[in-house]
Amino acid sequence: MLLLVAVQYVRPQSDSKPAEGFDQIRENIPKGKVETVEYPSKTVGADRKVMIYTPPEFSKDQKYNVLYLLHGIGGDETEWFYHGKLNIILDNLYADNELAPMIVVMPNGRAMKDDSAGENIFDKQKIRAFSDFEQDLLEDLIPFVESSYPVYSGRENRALAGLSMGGGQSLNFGLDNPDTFAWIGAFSPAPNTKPPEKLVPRPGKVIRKLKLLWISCGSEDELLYVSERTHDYLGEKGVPHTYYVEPGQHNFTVWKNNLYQFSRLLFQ
Ligand code: FER
Repeated sequence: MLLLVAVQYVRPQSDSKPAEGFDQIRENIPKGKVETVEYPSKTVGADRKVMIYTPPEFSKDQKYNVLYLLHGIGGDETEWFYHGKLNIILDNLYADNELAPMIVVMPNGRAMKDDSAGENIFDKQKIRAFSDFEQDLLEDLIPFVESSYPVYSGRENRALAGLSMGGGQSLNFGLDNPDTFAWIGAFSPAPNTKPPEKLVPRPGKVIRKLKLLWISCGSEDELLYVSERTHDYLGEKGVPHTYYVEPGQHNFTVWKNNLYQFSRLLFQ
């Protein structure tokens, strides 16, 4: 007779704190580079800006994993750089030997010609462009990155993560495309996140494929319910994931720590 054993899939780690000075520039360590480049998008019918972080001592003779990292409802391709201190946090982690070699690709997550946040960030067309971005990402951006940078192109070498609207996009697109992304991270995912039954209609299709499914949120965030309902459903369906709730609100104090914690797990 087959004996079913209850498995503890969820690993809450709500007590982890970032190291002192994790988001402060450290002198005398090798630094990565951040550049803005443009890629041709057939989806939008325009060249689109994307920020790309290449790690310290980046070399074309080596191959890298790729993290696609998405912004929130009021942001654009510069948000993780200006507000998230992405390059500082990752430079410091590289100096401490805590990261696998990866480049970080930070696109504009609104797939439309005028992709600025605009005056009304909740404008229907702008919100719609966040979901249209799935096609731009899969058909335009990823092929551009993989033909322009020395990167691995297997599913286990691609991660998709983001904050708030970008967290919703990461869950929606990542779980819809398990053959493309093996690593998924959602930081304070917004209400654009599909309802759980639509997000993971066939749990068996993702259970064995995911290397990491990470959902995190501040305990005081009004959008915590989105993370909670997703976490509850994944738990019921036995989908392995990490659920990380820390004291905090809907802001970069939480998201910088999320990046710090999540990035160390990638491609390991
Ligand atoms: C909403 C509340 C917040 C929503 C989106 C957000 C689409 C996004 C917040 C962010 O990205 O910071 O009702 O609906």
